[in-house]
Amino acid sequence: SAAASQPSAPQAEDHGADKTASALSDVIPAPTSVEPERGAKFRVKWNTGIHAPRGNAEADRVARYLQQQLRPSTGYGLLINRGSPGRGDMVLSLDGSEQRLGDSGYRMDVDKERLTIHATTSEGLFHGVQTLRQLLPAEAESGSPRHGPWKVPAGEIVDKPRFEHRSAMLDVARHFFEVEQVKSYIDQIAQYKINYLHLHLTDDQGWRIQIDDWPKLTTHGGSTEVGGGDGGYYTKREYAEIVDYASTRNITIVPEIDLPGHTNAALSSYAELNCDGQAPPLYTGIEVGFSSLCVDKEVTYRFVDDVIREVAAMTPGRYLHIGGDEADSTTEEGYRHFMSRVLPIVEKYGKTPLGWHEYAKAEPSSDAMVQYWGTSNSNEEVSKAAERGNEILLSPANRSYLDQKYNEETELGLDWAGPTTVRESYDWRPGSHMNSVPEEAIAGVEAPLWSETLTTSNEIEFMAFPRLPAIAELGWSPQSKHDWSSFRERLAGQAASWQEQGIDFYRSEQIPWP
Ligand code: TNX
Repeated sequence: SAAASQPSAPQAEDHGADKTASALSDVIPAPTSVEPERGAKFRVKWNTGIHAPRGNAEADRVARYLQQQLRPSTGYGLLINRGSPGRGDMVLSLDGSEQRLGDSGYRMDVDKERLTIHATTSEGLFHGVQTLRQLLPAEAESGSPRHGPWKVPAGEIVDKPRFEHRSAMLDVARHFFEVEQVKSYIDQIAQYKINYLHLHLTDDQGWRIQIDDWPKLTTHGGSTEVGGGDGGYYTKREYAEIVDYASTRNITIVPEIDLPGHTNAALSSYAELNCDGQAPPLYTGIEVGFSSLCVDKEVTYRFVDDVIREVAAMTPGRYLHIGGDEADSTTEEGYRHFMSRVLPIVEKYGKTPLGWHEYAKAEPSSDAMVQYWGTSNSNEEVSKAAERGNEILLSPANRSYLDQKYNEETELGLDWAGPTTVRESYDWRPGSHMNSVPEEAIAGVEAPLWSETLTTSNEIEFMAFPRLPAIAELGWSPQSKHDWSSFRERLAGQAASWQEQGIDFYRSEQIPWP
């Protein structure tokens, strides 16, 4: 927005009514502690600057991000200053002494003179900026010039996450979504302090990531999708673009190559991967459990080695997800054998394995993470994995699956684990959800969005909002802040912001929308 790069003269802002009905605690996820102060608010004005610490590229990036967020709506320049903070500035402050904030927390201090976000890392600063966005009037989220005043309630917020792993998942295999659509979802989830995006890159209906050694995976295996549409795939460049974009939003990409089931697209691309040497046709339906790599053939492990090597090389994040779910066409013994060969490959290429909970029966080493997707509160393999030291990522299908219908009337989505209301997605306790899995074993939560029935960004948004913010709050906020009646009010407060952002959300009757 070059037009906004110079400070503009004071505008009608001085006459506008105070639209900041929002209180300091109207934030999702609920902050750890909020101390509102009566009296004068901070106000972003035409000459407000953003102060960033000198010589820190990461903090500078957060400053530029804040500037880009607020320029279009305010029309202000919001110039970045690296000298000493001026009166009326928004200050990003890196202070190693604020140890209680950890690596991801922040402290926000707001009074009439100044708004300061303190953190020990740029990640904490970024989270503080997300809180700031929610405290400003919703019009601040607009992509075009709006009238202020741009006020922030005074007081102090001290905030840090309960769990390290707060994830969303997007299934780009059942229906393919373009790079721009993934970026837009990244922007939407980042505002709720989600820090991982798991991309379900391969399934029966499509292979969506370029692998140089096996080019037909994408040219053939990526050429369709559920319903028979054109499908698509990401080139390595495009994947890198997603990874980079996510990192500027403090989000780490977790790629999933689903093995050994959910592999019809690969089996259809290379006949030699099939036990009978016959390539099946491409598949555009929505059944699961019918495909399997041939666990007894050596070529299978050359294939998996190549794929994991290439995917690991293009992924800076720690985790590589190898699926492992619903392998109904692989024998029990074959499954264990397959996993015992594949797990060391992931580690050989420097990644930490992540897999759906079925893979726990192959006893992955203790640093591997196990993702629970069941609907029951007890699972023996998962408790045993926790005992062996594996961290557990919770995505219980009846609570956190964003693809489940809201009620019987919802047109989009599936209902095998639902329907799931907003309240049901919020009212559960990750720390004690699984019998005999202690809270210390829980890495965090994930909200997966499977795309059998979803083809557009509007449809993604409709299923994710407002349940994604519910899961995000469970991942971030302390148990002591878990409160449905407060959450539903705060959720209602987000509607205006979603409208400004063009997010097509579901108007659940459980929420007192304005
Ligand atoms: C189960 S959950 C699946 C997916 C489907 C989803 C639909 C899991 C690990 N596997 O293959 O898309 O249900 O809700």
